[in-house]
Amino acid sequence: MSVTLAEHVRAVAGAEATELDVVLTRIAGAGRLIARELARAALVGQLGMTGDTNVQGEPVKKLDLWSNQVIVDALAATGLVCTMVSEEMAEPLHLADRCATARYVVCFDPVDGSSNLDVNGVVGTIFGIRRRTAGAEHVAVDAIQPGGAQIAAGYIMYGPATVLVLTLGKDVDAFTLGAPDGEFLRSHAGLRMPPHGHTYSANDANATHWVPGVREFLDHLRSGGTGRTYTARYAGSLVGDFHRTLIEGGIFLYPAETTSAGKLRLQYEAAPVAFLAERAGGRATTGREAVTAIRPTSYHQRVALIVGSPDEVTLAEAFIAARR
Ligand code: AHM
Ligand code: MG
Repeated sequence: MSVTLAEHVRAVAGAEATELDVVLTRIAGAGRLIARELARAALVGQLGMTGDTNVQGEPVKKLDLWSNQVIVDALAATGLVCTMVSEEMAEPLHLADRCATARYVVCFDPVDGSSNLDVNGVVGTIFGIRRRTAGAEHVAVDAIQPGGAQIAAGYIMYGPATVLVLTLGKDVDAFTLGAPDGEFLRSHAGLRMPPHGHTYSANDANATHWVPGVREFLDHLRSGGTGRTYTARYAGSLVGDFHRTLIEGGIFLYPAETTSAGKLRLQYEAAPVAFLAERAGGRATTGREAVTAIRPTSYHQRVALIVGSPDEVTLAEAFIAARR
């Protein structure tokens, strides 16, 4: 018998199983709606831009905004979420009327890999759940808790199959949507990232801007320096690229550049992925420090992300350290 997402959460989430079941069931429901909308977007005028830009100055696509609202509504309906941080919202959304009883803070990227939307490429939804704190200033404090404070993290990958990958802090499991209106059923239990792999994943067009050491590291992989052969894969969607890395091993890099910290956002892109990687036996670093150890200073902070199998990530760190 297949295990549903709800059955899984109730079995492994411990003391907070009831509450996390409610939150995760709603996130999964939002994912089901987003998957359906993605599938018919070209037919219902949902491709293309809204004409606005988000807080990071990036053009907003219609599906970014639509999906953001779907997730906001889903989380609000739980009655258990006090604060939300999203790529598509300049400030954290605080649900003051639920504040007294709600216990969670959810950071999310409604549509990760938006550049793939208009070309029917893989995209995802990324989320991380933390407990709220107390005190008058709790919203500002809650929204910048480090990745290591997550009690659950995951993503939904909208590919040939819709797959929800989840950790509740211990193991990493994947659930596949059985039918468009059906259940997420556990399809991969206790995922472990291989100690090394045969794939690297980076946007090579940025190579001249990368901090020293990254190009040398990739040259080392390409030239057989590890004794293994490598191939390149880059989907342009963190969810898609990380999912392959999780299953098959290897490394994904969106490194720091000489003039910037990198592109990906810490709270709702890098931190959930890093938390998942660590729980699956992998590693995630900026090149200098563990991603889950970073104490954010702003809601939309960008960060370098080097994530994947422990052998490759450790080697990448060594190359970067040697050129510091
Ligand atoms: P987005 O949330 O605006 O889509 O940006 C995040 C995405 C990641 O999914 C992906 O790894 C990266 O940006 C791709 O960036 P680039 O096009 O610069 O390679
Ligand atoms: Mg995004």
